[in-house]
Amino acid sequence: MASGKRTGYRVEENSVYLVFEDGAACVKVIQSDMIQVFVAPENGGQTSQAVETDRSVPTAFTVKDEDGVLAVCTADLTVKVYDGFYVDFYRKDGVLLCADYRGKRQPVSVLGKKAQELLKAEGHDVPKGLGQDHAVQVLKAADGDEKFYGLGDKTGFLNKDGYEFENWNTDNPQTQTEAFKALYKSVPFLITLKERGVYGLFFDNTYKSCFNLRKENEAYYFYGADGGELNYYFIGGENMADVIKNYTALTGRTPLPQLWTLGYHQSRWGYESAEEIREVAETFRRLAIPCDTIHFDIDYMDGFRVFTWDEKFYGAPGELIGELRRDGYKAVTIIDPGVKLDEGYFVYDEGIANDYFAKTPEGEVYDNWVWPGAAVFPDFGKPAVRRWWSGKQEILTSMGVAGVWNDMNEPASFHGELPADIVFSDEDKPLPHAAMHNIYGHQMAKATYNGLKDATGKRPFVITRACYAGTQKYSTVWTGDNQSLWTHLQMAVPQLINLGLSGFAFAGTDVGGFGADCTPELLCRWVQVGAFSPLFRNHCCEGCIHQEPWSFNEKTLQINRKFIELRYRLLPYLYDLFRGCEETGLPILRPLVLHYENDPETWNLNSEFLVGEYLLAAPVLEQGATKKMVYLPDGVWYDFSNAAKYQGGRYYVVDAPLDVCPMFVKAGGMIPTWDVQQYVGENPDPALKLLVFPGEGRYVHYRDNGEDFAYRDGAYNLYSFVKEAGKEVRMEMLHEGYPRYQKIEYVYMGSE
Ligand code: MIG
Repeated sequence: MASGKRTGYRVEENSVYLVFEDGAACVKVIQSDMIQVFVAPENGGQTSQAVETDRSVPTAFTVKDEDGVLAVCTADLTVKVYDGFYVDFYRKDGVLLCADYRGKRQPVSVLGKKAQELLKAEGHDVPKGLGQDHAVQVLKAADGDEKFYGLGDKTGFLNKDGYEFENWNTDNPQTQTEAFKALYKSVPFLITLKERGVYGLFFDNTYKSCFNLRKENEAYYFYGADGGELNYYFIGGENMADVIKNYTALTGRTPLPQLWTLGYHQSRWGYESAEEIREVAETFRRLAIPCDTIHFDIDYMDGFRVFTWDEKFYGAPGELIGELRRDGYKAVTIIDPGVKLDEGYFVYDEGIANDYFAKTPEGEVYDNWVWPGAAVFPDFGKPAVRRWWSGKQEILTSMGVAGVWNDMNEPASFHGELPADIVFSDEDKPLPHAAMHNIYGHQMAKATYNGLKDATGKRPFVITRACYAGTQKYSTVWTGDNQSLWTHLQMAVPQLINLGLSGFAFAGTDVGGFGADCTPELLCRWVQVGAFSPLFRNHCCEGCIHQEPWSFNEKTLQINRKFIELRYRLLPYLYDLFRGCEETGLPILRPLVLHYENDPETWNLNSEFLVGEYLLAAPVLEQGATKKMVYLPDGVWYDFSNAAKYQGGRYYVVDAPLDVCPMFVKAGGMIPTWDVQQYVGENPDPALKLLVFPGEGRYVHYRDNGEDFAYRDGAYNLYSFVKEAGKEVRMEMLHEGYPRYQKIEYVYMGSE
């Protein structure tokens, strides 16, 4: 870290290099409302996985050195750097948005020696490091009214104020609660909302790190990392949406997916044979429950060897998948990083021959234990290893596999965590596990994405458990091993919306819950959240009670069908949102605070959300409840099903029996729908039915072939629909590069 008096500075393009008595640092203008602050490392530092290319744009700025304070001033921000390398950010109107805390850390509660002994004697964990400084640490002064959002995937509530979290990709099988510090993903991005304004901070450091959000002391919040360099971005903007646009401009946006990936996915660990999978597939069609995708968990492999197929239980490679395909199904297969230590097994042999696996500091190939037993770990940090792994995807795609599910890539291991000094690579430079751990899943997902793209030319579908900031460019995510618990259904909403605020627009939870046994009622309520989740997959652990839609009783089946059908009707709306996301980075599932940040009622809303800007859903998340308290923000809202009118800016208690999820549409909203299909493409040319709600509005609808990259060369249509009060909708083509709809129908909702 840089410290002491500032002794000099120099400006070079967008960068202001600073020299302190002790160390050097840099303030770099990325654009007028985004500033990077970093300690300039002598060796050039670690390659950023989140920010892959220099995103800075030529920007006008001035530099003033007055009374020992260096002020860097753009059209939107002023950054003031003080002696001691304290940095403050001011908005153009002079408001101090974000200031370094000048004092030392002062934990309000510390653990005395005696208490520590007592805790140990009783067999409790003694909290480590209370008040202990980190190798890299930034303290920011708190105004006292901060709300914190983002942070990727953490447990707990929408607003993270008062909590502490760790960024260290972790597979912890215990029941998740809000006391959990880390899950599978590390996205060190934080949005702060307070009276004075909103801003984001992104700490691009892959070592184990933490966020302490006014838990240690209400006067400050801090970020700390155990290694690496200080490197963070201050992300400004007019509002929260702008902050997200800027953050995703920096780290990348979720690309437009294939349309079928937005359908319903069925999965279960423990489908033991081709027969069992066939039966699942047939049951969906027989019961007319739409389904697009069947996931193959580890059972399909030969002895858990990745890129193999168990012919004994799953038949000839490609046969089952071919059959499924003819019935409209897409197959997604799981691939873990651990390669079975097994001479004669081609993946192991190739990796050994080419020096592709991580090693001990002594230079031996390192092994640990995962599903196949003793296993070795591809060093995905090396470009050659990623290319090799990309090439392997073709083994799957040539069998007809349509997408790949990456699991266990924290990396997880059964015989204790990989030691910190195991040697991986940062491109071609050796770096220890301590530095590479949090980007292991990212590198694996990236290799998988590139392989699928090369092999198929289609938009790759990858789903990963572990990731880092920026992985959204390559992969969708699911939140890992939740359980069939009401508290986990409740947690699913803040989890998915915070992932969305952190760039991960394409995310889902295991619908029905992974561990523990689901109940009919829980499944009915979870499918009501799933229907709006960007990734809609029912998945379950081996040994748990079955939770496919028909597993319980007729009523549960009907409710599942109702919401899966709703999902299929809403496909064009969801697809439009994905298209928007590629352009703006704004998520599909949104907390109300994203569009109504000045309304205090939205700051802590954990149990309702917006789907895009127009649709609001308020699912019941409590066992036994048949009423829901819904907050409707400012404006006029209409019930989605009967267009009953509600004045916003207040709470309502609405009926929500087991088969109802309260849904509302904002005045002027138009929602494009298609009739239900059993799978995407069953009807290649569905009619567009535009649900038109009262009020004035404009809506732009996007349509393309839903599969490949032709849209990037203009092969798409853009329909603009304009509605003035009391008038019929007017349609206009904004872009035409794809066959038009045969039929467009306007369904006027309500009495206007
Ligand atoms: O240690 O492949 O989160 O979705 O079913 C368990 C078996 C390994 C963990 C994943 C879960 C998957 C399971 N896997």
